[in-house]
Amino acid sequence: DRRLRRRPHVAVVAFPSGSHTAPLLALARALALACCPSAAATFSFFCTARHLAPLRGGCDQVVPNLRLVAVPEGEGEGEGVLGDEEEMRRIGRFAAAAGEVSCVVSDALVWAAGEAAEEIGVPWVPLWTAGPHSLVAHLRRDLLRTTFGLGPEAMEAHGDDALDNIPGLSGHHRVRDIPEGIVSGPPYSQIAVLLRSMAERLLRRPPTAAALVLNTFVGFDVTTDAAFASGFDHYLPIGPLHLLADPPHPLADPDPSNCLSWLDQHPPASAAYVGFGTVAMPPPAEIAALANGLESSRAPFVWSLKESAQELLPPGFSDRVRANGTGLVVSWAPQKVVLGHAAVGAFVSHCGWNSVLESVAAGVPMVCRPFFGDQRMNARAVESMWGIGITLRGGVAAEEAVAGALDVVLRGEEGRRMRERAREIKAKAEAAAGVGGSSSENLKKLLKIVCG
Ligand code: U2F
Repeated sequence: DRRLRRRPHVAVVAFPSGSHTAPLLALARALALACCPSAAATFSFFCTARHLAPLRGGCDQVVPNLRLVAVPEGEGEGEGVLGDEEEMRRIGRFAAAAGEVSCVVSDALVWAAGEAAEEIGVPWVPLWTAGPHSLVAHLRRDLLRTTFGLGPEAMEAHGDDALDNIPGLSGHHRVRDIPEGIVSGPPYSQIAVLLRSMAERLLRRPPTAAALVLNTFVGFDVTTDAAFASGFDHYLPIGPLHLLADPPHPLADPDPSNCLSWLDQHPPASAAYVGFGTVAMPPPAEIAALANGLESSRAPFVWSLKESAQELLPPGFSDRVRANGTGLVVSWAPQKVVLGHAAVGAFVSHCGWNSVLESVAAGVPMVCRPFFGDQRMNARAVESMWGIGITLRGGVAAEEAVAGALDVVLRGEEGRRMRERAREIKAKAEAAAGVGGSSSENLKKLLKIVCG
């Protein structure tokens, strides 16, 4: 057994896409720090060069037993194609071959890292970075298909059916919330195929994963907790990961556009923060409608909107709102810190899982405009299960829907209750990630598994 021979060397393998890398790096840092200063184990974080660049900056200095390793760009046809299976295999094998690896930790999407770990006879530990409900849906794909069918007809007939008969899910979710590629949407898209392969590997018996790690915390949803705990030998929720990673990454939160000092001028819980993550992009008409909705709501706002999309704003919008002090449009905001600013009282969000956790950790209610993947299930949980937000009426950003939702969340009685509930959940998240909390204890269990 390789693990008996030397000091443990853990290969941590990232999925090369936007915000997938940050939670995995936070996990690698937390694990490496937990073995520091004795450096009982070393950690190598593998990521394609392109996606590694934004993560560099002091990481190696702050955590001496963690090194960042660039995976060379491939030459195959799948190189650069998000989720190409051969590309995933190449990345997995590259990491597993990198010098006396004793354990492989990977983004669950890089399921091929599990295959590579099996080939060299070491344990594999996957981290699922998206919402827990969508993972249940991927694992129950066959049951969902046999129950509801596949394609537009299935959606037509069952879109509004509740998922309370699906183990691990509840009546808060409906068939139409399920990620594409399971009941609706193209079942053979690159990402749908990747998710199916991942689910098949996770469901194999005897298990191929030594543990299943999620960026969530015990009790956030007891139904998914129970499903994962009964389906896996070691279900380890260790989130919110951004609360665990300590000390903070030195370059994590630059504020080039001075969002924080702009927010300083506004009263507590009066402003909206608007951001749709790193992948989703609202259609042009919605960007304009959102701009008009923000203006007519008269709520102060900070809007993180990619430079290329800022051209789609109504003419003169950015300059006008900046000049009259009602709004700030920026191409990047230090989101976690912005959400933690006392002036922010609502988060208009696509409900990417990191955004949901960051909003929860800041105790800020959400206005949800989900787009794809896990986002619809996350939004339903925010609105229906946790009662800490509302989905835009009609599902898309129309002027009145935006202004109406902000009015509810920032000024209404229901908004006050949402804020109260959000603060209760914030306290639970902090307790979980704090000393002696369930996520911290699960991190210790994980450390034992990965270091042997
Ligand atoms: C994919 O999610 P996204 O990257 O689109 O969205 P999030 O999970 O919400 O993560 C965005 C991160 O980028 C940060 C923000 C989050 O940590 O704080 N950020 C910022 O700091 N400043 C900005 O101006 C803009 C963003 C996918 F689309 C989702 O469906 C998944 O749930 C998610 C996780 O797997 O990955």
